Amino acid sequence: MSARILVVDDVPANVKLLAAKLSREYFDVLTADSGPGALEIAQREAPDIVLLDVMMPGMDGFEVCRRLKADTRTLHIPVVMVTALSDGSDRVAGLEAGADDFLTKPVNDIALFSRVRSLVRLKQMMDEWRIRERTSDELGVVRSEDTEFDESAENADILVVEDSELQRTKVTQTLEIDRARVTSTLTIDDAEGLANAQDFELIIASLTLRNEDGLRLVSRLRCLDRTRQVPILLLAQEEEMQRVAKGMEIGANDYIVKPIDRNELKARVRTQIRRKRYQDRLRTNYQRSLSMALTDSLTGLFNRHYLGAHLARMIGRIAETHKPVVAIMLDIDHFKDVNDTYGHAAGDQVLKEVAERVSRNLRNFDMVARFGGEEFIIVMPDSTLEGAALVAERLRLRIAEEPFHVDAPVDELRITISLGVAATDDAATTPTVLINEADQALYAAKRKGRNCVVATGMEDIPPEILAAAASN
Ligand code: GH3
Ligand code: MG
Ligand code: MG
Repeated sequence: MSARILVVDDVPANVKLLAAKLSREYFDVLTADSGPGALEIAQREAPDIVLLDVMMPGMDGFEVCRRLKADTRTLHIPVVMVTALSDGSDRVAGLEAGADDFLTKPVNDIALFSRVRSLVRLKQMMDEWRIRERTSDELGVVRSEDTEFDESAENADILVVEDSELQRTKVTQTLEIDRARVTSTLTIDDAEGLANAQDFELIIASLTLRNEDGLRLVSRLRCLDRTRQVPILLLAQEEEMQRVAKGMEIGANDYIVKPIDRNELKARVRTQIRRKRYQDRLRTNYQRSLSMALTDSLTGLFNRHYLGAHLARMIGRIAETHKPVVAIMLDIDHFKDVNDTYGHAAGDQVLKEVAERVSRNLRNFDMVARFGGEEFIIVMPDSTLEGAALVAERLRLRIAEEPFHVDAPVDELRITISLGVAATDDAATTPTVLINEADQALYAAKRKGRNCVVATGMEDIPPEILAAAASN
């Protein structure tokens, strides 16, 4: 995992030392010796991480951090404060100023690499989400300008795994400041069971359990679907740094060294909760925008855009399956009259109801899309022309036999549809050709008098198919 890291310190020896350590681990290193210099390089070079000295003449590290986080070009770059002060309040001030993490001088190698790697991973993931969000923006879907810092860190659901009562109490009391709902447990098995049954926003796990290895919990949580994305904060002893590094490598997000500083714990928990909530929101927005881009908002069916891609994939598969793919195109008869007589809103209700009845009468792997105004297309893989004609006839009956209910003064609104069926067993057929054939069959059905099915390559729908459709 390579990344570009900007090291900022006013003392040349400090810059050299950190740069050498990072280069040895194959990180790409940029350097700056002042706050303004750091800001300029950060804007120009867009590094993946900034390691920022706190004490600098002129503009100090806190100020640089604040400016980086206030600029939309650099807002997303993680900042690690490097402080000589062992004063806890200073470190916490850094986190509250928007820093993503901090390290104390002299910088411990294991701490340096595990923090840097974890932030690089985070940055890569966030970059990916932001690219996707930009895509949904281009698709014309709402996009929020909020950042991680706009998320609340309160009322979080947190699981604490710690068998020392003293530590557990201390952690729980600290979490109560932000009104967290805390569940605590003593063993890895219980923790795994709980985390797999309920959504937690953070799991705090001790590495110093008496009879168990906390790292095992980390690896198990990273294998379960439900907990894969839940942040994990490790509680460790100073002399366990090797195991901490291992834990970060296998997926823990952060750690804190005992004796636990309450302010530090509070700040680290807040960061993890905010990040989690922000990522969840990006994910939800993305899924919503995806579904908006691929589906029709009135009926909830797939749209024409998705239909094209899906049909191409289905036809492509004929080379392996050697089974025909069928397209059924259907169109509501005299639909314009429905609008003209009962209004557009009633027309919309009819469209929805048609979509529902059609969907309900298909197999799971058949796909139905709204092709245009009152035209729908059904794609059936692994089917035959006869089988599809039967389905089409059944759909015709399901629409025609039951009246529709709309919010208009009408007792019985009867609706009918006409359907055209076309099939191909040639993997070289294009979606457009198949759709055109179905469209021509549909046109023939309209000419024939509507409320009927026409299939390409069939003179008339055979009576046994009509009988079979009517009997189920
Ligand atoms: P035919 O039997 O030949 O298909 O006649 P038709 O009246 O159904 O066909 P035509 O193409 O003349 O009219 C289709 C109508 O569908 C016209 C249009 O206003 C209406 N329409 C298209 N999209 C929507 C929609 O989203 N909602 C409503 N309410 N009406 C729509
Ligand atoms: Mg019509
Ligand atoms: Mg039409």
